[in-house]
Amino acid sequence: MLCMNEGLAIKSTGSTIGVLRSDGTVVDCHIKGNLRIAGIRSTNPVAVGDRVTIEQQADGTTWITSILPRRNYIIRRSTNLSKQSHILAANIDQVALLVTINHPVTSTTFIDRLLATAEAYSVPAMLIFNKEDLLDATEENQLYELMRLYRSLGYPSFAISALNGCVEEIKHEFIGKITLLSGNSGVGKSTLLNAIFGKDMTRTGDISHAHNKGMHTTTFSEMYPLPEGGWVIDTPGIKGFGTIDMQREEVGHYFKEIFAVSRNCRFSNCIHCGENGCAVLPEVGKSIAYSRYESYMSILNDITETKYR
Ligand SMILES: Nc1nc2c(ncn2[C@@H]2O[C@H](COP(=O)(O)OP(=O)(O)OP(=O)(O)O)[C@@H](O)[C@H]2O)c(=O)[nH]1
Ligand SMILES: [Mg+2]
Ligand SMILES: [Zn+2]
Repeated sequence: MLCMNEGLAIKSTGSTIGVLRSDGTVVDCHIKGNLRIAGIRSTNPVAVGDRVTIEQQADGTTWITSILPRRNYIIRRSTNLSKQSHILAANIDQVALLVTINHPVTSTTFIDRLLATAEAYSVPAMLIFNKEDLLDATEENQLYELMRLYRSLGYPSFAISALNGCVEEIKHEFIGKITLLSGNSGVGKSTLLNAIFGKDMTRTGDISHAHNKGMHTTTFSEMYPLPEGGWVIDTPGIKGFGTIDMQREEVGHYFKEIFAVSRNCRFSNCIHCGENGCAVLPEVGKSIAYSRYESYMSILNDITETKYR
């Protein structure tokens, strides 16, 4: 339960935060300049899903004075190598990553970086492959291969066409939980949200056919309460997903299948890049998919590069 001066951050526009109070009203709040969470350098100190304390000033404005301890959060580097970070949401039960094989193309590196981050913060993740209606036969095969891969790793994976509104299965997954919807711009996050609620909760936009990319239609994060219980958080599409605060030796822990095999590496600090007695490398292309190892290497490379910048 929320106390009188507590609230839930449900909408983040950047400059102000919409805070839901215990009486059910939403008030636009400003953020104190010095509001910082120890150890986190982010462009948005308050994220959607945060529980906050608020204070009304004599001039009628309301300010967020503190952020209550977070159960978890999902954070990324704004671009792969930037030093700025961005918190996608806090206090969530699961992340639903919406991806498309085409229109636009979601890269497996992007998928795996987000999944690794979810592992690092112990947030369960699922994959929703959208726009199945647009796939040709080759793309359909790609879809099934990826679904097989991620299911074998324990990530629930679904194929849908959000546009046709048949999203009952997904809705079922969302009821009673706080779900962060994330993915590249134009994959259909807002379309899926509208389909789940059965009405237009938020704006959707076309993708640029010249560039085969979304046009960043959603510009703020907002959480929407499901009538059946739970919340869905729609977020602006993101381009890159840079990981944060991972040590080189740690990255392998967040790739389940790499971690499983790495117990047999000769050296406990092995980073699986050609060391003697490495058990991981011989498994690449066998129990470890090439694409997963590639994603793993891309994170390692980022860590090395940011370290020497
Ligand atoms: N053919 C087809 N088009 C879809 C489907 N889902 C969404 N779209 C279209 O894809 C475009 C982008 O959808 P949005 O829901 O705005 O995408 P978004 O992920 O919210 O994009 P951002 O807000 O920019 O991050 C729109 O033109 C949608 O109509 C689908 O299942 N099939
Ligand atoms: Mg959107
Ligand atoms: Zn190794």
